[in-house]
Amino acid sequence: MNPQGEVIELGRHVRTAAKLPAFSFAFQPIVDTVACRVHAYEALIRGACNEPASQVLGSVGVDTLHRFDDDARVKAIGLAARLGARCSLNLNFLPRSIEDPDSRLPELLEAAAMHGFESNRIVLEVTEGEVIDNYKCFADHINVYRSKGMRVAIDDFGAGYSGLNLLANFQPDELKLDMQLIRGIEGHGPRQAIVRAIVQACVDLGIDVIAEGVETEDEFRWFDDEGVTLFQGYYFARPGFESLPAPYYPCTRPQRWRSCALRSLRRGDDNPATWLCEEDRQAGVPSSTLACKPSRRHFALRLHDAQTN
Ligand SMILES: [Ca+2]
Repeated sequence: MNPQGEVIELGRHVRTAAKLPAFSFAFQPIVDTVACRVHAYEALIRGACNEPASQVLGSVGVDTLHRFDDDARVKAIGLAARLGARCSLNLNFLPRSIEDPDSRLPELLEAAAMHGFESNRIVLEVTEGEVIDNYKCFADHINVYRSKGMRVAIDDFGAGYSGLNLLANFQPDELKLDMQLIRGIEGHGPRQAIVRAIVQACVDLGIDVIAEGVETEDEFRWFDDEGVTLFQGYYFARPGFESLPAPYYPCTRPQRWRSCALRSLRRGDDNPATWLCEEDRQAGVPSSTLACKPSRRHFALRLHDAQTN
């Protein structure tokens, strides 16, 4: 081996043996606004004293990044269990970490079992770019995790790459809309058209849509009118360092409809169109949003919901 090669080998060894930085987690809820419950908590990496994720990840060497990523998921499960999480737990995967499930999965399952965390409460978040690099390989890898009951979410959907074409090749259990699509959506027609198409595709494919990064009431109202029920963002709760923060639950359109529909049904009024308009007027909804009618499918579900509750 030449002297130059020995230096490289030594360097690699030193990086591999390097200690991983101290880290912990913040948890941010994903909220079901219709059921008024926490659907899941996403584990977000932080420093030991709540330093931002970028600072922690920036201090991890390239050679130890995947080892760190594996350790992080195991630690997140333990912390969530200790904090008493009863809902699902969303765990982020760094790009390429989903590969080699045969060596990664046992550790994950062992951690889940040790902390009494059923595997069907674990949701693996991967980014859109990761999926489209190689559909076939990705599907093969992810199906190993799915075979153990875990679910998969596509993170930051719409941030670029292939958009709806991705869903033709791979159907996740959940899809998280990128916050760039969400910011100020109530006043952005082209973005609204794109998001409506994504939401409709997800409804047809049986995929849960999560509007991520919602910060204002106007953003929430727009998605609520479109029938989206799963949300994450500062409007509901900020991430809580080593805690499971309780979210804010705004009053949703389905809740307004339900109460209005019940009143109307008791009066013998069986015309749903009048329920909607009456409720919208009572709620002070601007007339511009009245043009935003629910799909027949959503309405049928909500009508059924109103009659059975
Ligand atoms: Ca994420």
